[in-house]
This record gives sequence, structure tokens and C-alpha cells, in this order.
Amino acid sequence: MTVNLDHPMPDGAHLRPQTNARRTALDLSGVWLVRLGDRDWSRGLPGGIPVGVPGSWNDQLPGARDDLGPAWYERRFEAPPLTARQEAAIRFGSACYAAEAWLNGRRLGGHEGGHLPFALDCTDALRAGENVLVVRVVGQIGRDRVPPGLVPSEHTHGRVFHPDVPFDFFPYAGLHRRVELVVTPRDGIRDLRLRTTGAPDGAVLEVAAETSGEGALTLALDGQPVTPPHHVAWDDLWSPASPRLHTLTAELHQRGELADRYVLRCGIRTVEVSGQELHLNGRPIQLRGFGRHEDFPVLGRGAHPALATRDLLLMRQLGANSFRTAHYPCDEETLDIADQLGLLVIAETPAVGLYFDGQDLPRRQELALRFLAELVARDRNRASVIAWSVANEPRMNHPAAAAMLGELCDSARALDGTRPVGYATDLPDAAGLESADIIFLNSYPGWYRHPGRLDEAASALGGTLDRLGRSWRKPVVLTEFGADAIPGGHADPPAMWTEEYQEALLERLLEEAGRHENVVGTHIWAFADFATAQADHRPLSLNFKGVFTRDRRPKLAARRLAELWAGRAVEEVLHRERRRAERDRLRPEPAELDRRPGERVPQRVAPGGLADRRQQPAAEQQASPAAQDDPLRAEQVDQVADADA
Ligand code: BDP
Repeated sequence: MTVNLDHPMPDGAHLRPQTNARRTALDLSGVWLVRLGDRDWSRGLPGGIPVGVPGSWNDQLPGARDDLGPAWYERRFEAPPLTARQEAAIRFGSACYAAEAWLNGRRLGGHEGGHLPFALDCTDALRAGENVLVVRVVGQIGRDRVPPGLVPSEHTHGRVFHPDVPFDFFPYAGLHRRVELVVTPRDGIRDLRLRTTGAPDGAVLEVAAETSGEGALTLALDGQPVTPPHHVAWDDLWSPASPRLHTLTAELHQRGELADRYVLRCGIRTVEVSGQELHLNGRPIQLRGFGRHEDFPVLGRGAHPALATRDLLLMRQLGANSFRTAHYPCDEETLDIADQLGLLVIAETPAVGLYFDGQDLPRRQELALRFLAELVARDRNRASVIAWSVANEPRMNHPAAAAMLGELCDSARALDGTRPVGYATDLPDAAGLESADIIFLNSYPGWYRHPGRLDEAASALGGTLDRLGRSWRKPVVLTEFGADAIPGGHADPPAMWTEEYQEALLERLLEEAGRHENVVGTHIWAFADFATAQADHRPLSLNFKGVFTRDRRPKLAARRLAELWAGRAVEEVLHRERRRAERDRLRPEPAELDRRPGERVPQRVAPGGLADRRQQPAAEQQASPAAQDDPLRAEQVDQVADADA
């Protein structure tokens, strides 16, 4: 199996496709043809069978579960004719693990690495009539890839999986996200980069635009012309309690004509580490949430907006405000929803299972750096993305590890100096944490260590957090902790693998984490059960640490978390209410200024009163005290969904 890839840093993928007066994005998702095997089928696929895109092929095609390719895909489509001033590309949201594409028999190029978009220019290959797009996708694992496979056992956690991966999720393969034909002006807007810095009464937004060709660029924010740096008032900032999104419109005019236009929905906020605290808009924030895989029966790792919507609404409904995209970048539509719902995201690269030995090490490092750059290019304008995780559980117990991890962290800071950088570690005592701005700790007391012993588990976690607090003046997010719970498994007193044990352990560890000042967040592993490769410790080839089942039914722990987190969500609202009250105290009511003698004084309704709550942004209502009675109530979901209205 060879992969011939010539687009190390693909062009044109920075600005996500959109359709407007000057741009067209034609979604090619749907039923494609596929064939497993490897011949030169680049001109068209004989004898293909149907396959859904987006989707992994493993759980769609009978008997293909462990087949990692190559697979050849074909899609025929009609395209609108291009003018001399337009260019066209095929943009793939994610091809796992690597892909090459041909249009009408002409090779367009290729890309290595799943979970990240790439665009291949097809201006000269595109025909006005029917077009035949063929894509060869390889999913095979190897030591020269990121994430790696076939890793020598001394560099793994010591668990043996089939297929032979050093990570705990199934290595699904295929066209996992949207594929689009993108038509854009030849001379147009190439990139827009937002940067927000704090100001005493709000924030300052800067916009760096890259264009090609002549022309004058104008910017408008919510329809009003702006010339950055632009001051944004406090009330217009984005936060979990008030996920305000703005519309930034960039227009490029050439010779008095509109040459290009790009519209970006964006939230404006600042994030920074301050001592052992994490600040959002200059105030300390605590992250509550989960690690989340992209995984669902039949879809495999294929993106579906209904699934992402369901997951993120369930998170908000529970009172979570955050998640980590473990262990790879999530779909772009998921981030659209996170932006809308005010969820804070730790965005992780696909660098899971890194080890620092062997002849392929330089190649893996090069790929890890490249994927990081692609992730930052894709997500840098997202309000929801508040931190970069450059790796998950790299094997830091090797002399070369600290320097290489350091290089990844430095690179993330050089690419984007506006977000804290870290990596999720299960080896907090090994060298490496000096490179991180924020410590992401994965720890399994009560499961892999101290199994079945809740008290010991809590004190072991406490010990680790104390140690980290003494060694580093850095905030800690507990990015993984938890227990497998087989749905319907019960025991009294709680025993491992039951829902009661998971509930009890999560509660104990959350309580313990809450006692440590350096802890700024707790992410339970995992949001939902997910498929793994086969192993003796993975019954039914599933990881059962989900608080929801694989088909998103709640386990006992879900209800308990909603209770525990409901109070916390209210704190956020009260915080905001206090700020409002303070402002109202300082500023006279307009009504008081122009009231005529004898006129009735309008009655103020106490915060939390019905009239007041109706005026609150919907996201705040969702977390209001009345909503705590039954945190899993359906109407809350409606309110959250209205948050951006
Ligand atoms: C952690 C890994 C995660 C696993 C989890 C587990 O980061 O991918 O799924 O352990 O074993 O070490 O459940």
C-alpha cells in the first residue's frame, strides 16, 4: 500500500466553504460507490457498491469491519460552468487516514491525516457536464503515521488490541465528513484571522485579512462598517452564560465591483491563564464536562449534525459547559453548535499514542507538527475553542519525550498566541509539563489503580493534585477520570462495572477535585460509550465509561451529574446578575432621568422573578434556579436552542 501525497499544507482550506453572491459550495455528500481492494481505478470504479458519505466503511459494508483499505470511492456530479475569474477545488472535511483524488482521470493531489480538512484544486479538471470524482482512501495503521499503529509493546500501555493500535478507540476509516465542490474567485479573500485582547470594559477585536489580487477590503460587524482594532462592549462578549455571536462580513471590491465576500459568525472573548486560574473575559472560570469521541453505531466516525446536536444539547442540559475533542479534532459543524450553545472546547490534535523511539520518530514528529498547524488554521477563529491539546498520553517516560513535546507546545504558541497550550498526560511526574501553560491530567484512581476502593481512589487523586500544585504554578484540568459501567449493570453496595459504581466514583472524585485550588476543570471520561478495537478488557469491543450509552441513553450517573452541576451553572448566572446589579447601581435608570413630577415609578422585578427571567437571554434561563427542579426537563433544551435567537 503506497500513499503518494504532495500537499503537505493544503491551500484554500483555511476559509470554510460557503455559498453567497461570489462563492459556491456544492455538497457532494450522499450515496457514493465504493470498492475495497487496490487497482488503478482512478478513471472510474467498475462494480462499486453503495456507501454513505459521510461515514466509515467498517460498519456499513458487510464483513469489512477490520478491513482498513485501501478503498476506492466514486461520485458523479454535474457542475456549473466556471468563468475565467473563478477557480474550483474539492474540499474534504476528513479522509481517514489518507487520501488521493482524481477528477475525470486527472490526479488532483492527496492528503495525509484524518479529522482535518484539505482542498485540492480542480479548476483545470472540472467539466461543465458530468464529472467523475474518484478517491482512494487508506486506513492502514503503521509506525510512520500519527496516530501510530503496530507500536512495540514497550511503548504502549501494555494492552493488546486487534487491530493493533496503541489507543483505545476503533481505527475507523473512510470519508468521515462532508466533501464539497468549492468555487471561489481567483482573486479574492484567502484568510481572515481574528484576535481579541482584553480591555477594561470589554475587549478589542483585530482582524488580519489575506487577499490575492488588487482591491479594497471592507469589514462590517453586524452590518456596521468597522475599521479594526474595534472595541467590543462587555455585554457583547461571548461566554457560556451569554453565547453572543456576531456577523463579520468581509467584502473585496475591485474596479468598483464586488469581487469577493465572506461572512463569518464569530464570538468575541478572551481566554488566558493567570497564576493557577483560567480566565474567560478576565474572570476565573471552571470547566465542567466530558471527553467526547465521534462514534455512533453504523456511522462509525462519520459526522452527522443530528448526533452532534443531540450530544451538545445533552451536555448543556446536564449543566456541563465544556468538552475535549478526544483524541482528534472534531467536525466543524460540532464547533458551530458549541459556538452557539456557549460550550468551551479543548481542541486536541490527532496525536494520540505518540512514542519517542525508533527510526520513524522524525516522521511522526513532522506529522504531529503539521496536523497541529492544520488544526490551528481551521479553528483559530472559534470562540468556543479555548485551549489546544497537542497530544494525548504521549509516552513521556523516554529521554527524548520532553524536548519533542516542548517543540509541539512552542509551535502551538507560535501559531496562535491567544490560547493556553497543553497535552493530556497520564504521567504527571515525568518531564514535559514545563512546556505546558495548563496541565491536562488523565487519571484513573478507582479503576486501573485502587480498583473498587472509593476512599483510596479519592485520596490518591488528592495526592496527585497536591503534588502538581506544589510543583507547578499552573492550573490543572482533570481531563480524564471515570469507570466503565455496563448499561443495566447494578449492585448494592456499588461494584465495578455497575452504574452505581460509576455514579459513586464520579461523585467522589468530583468532590475531591473541588477541594483543590489549582483545579480549573473536570472532564469526565467519557460522554458516551464508544467502539474500541478488540481486547480482553473491552467487553463487546466497547469502552463503557460513557455517562450515556453508545445510543445516548442516560446511565444513573447522568441524573446525578445534572444535580451536582445545576448549582454550579446557577453560580455563573448569579455572577452575571451581580455584575448587572452593580452596573444598575452606578448608572441612573433612564426612566428616572426623564420622569415628570408625579409620574409612577416603574417597578423593578427582583432577579430570578418571572418578569426578569423572561427578559434574560435564553442560555441564562436554562441554568436559572427554577430550572433546577428537573434538570433533564425537555423544555430546557428548547430554551438553549433559542439562545442565539
Ligand atoms: C485513557 C485514554 C483514553 C482511554 C481511557 C480508558 O486517554 O483514550 O479510553 O484511558 O482506558 O488512558 O478508558
